[in-house]
Amino acid sequence: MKRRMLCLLVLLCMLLSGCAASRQEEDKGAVVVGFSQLGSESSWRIGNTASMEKAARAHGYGLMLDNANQKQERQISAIRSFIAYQVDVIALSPIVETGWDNVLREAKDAGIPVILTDRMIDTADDSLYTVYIGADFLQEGRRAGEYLLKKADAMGADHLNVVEISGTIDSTPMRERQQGFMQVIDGDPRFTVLESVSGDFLRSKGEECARYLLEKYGADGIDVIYSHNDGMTLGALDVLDAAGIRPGEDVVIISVDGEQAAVDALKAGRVNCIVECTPDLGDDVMDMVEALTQGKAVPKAMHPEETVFTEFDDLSQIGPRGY
Ligand code: GYE
Repeated sequence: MKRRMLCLLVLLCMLLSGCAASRQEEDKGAVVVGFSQLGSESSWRIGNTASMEKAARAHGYGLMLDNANQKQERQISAIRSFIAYQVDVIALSPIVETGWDNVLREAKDAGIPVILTDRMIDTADDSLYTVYIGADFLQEGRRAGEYLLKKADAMGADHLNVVEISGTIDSTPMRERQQGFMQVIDGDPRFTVLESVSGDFLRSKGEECARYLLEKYGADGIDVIYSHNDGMTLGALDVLDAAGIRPGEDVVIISVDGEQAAVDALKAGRVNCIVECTPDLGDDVMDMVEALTQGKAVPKAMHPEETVFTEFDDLSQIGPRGY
């Protein structure tokens, strides 16, 4: 009965608020997950949304999905709607790390467990979320740095100028991919990081950043581009092509994610290294929902297994990426 009332309420609220939330498998007392997705800025993100939808279907869970279009305020109001709908579990991919305490306290007071997925938050109160399921971004940054050390050795280079095109400021992948990378190359006199500019994980902004960097430092002034995602990398490749610079040869290209188009560019020698970051988090998240609804004890953090693809590897081993 409570469920039926809830379903009616959900529909009513969705109609009234014009909210993009959708409810699948609205039925026989199924578990309902409210998922606040941060946007659709990249192929990674689109693959991640698809993974969540597929896993929810496979588990027979109702999924209320809200895409916040890159706006934190919209994520906050989506969470408030989920609380009003009395969903069983909230999954949140937070666009940035700060500013979540109030709304997550409201979820906690309502007794709804929160799974942070993909990105982390910065809070002094760990009880505001139940578990984090997402990549180890520090490790990703370190992998990028380790590749660069190996590359510099192979080139016999005594000095390389590096520029960084970073992701969204104050997001976990941006902060930790930078930090991990710097941990590895810092103190090695062969490297100078000239500048870091944010391309917000968007292909179009990656292009803008590359144009700006190229104008500022010139074709000969940049030896390495470290870009925090494939979308921005692909944008930068267009700019290098147009300037007659051969990516992968004249400039070393290091990227993160592993979407199909970037892997193709790696195989074509136009990208030198891709640190893998998988968007396929859906199964882990929905398994966690199951554990939580069954009252099982769960860990505080879970990282998927990831790897790194470089020009030094046998690239024929990389299967279709699916996104
Ligand atoms: O690398 C990027 C996306 O948070 C891991 O966000 C995610 C990042 C991913 O836009 O492509």
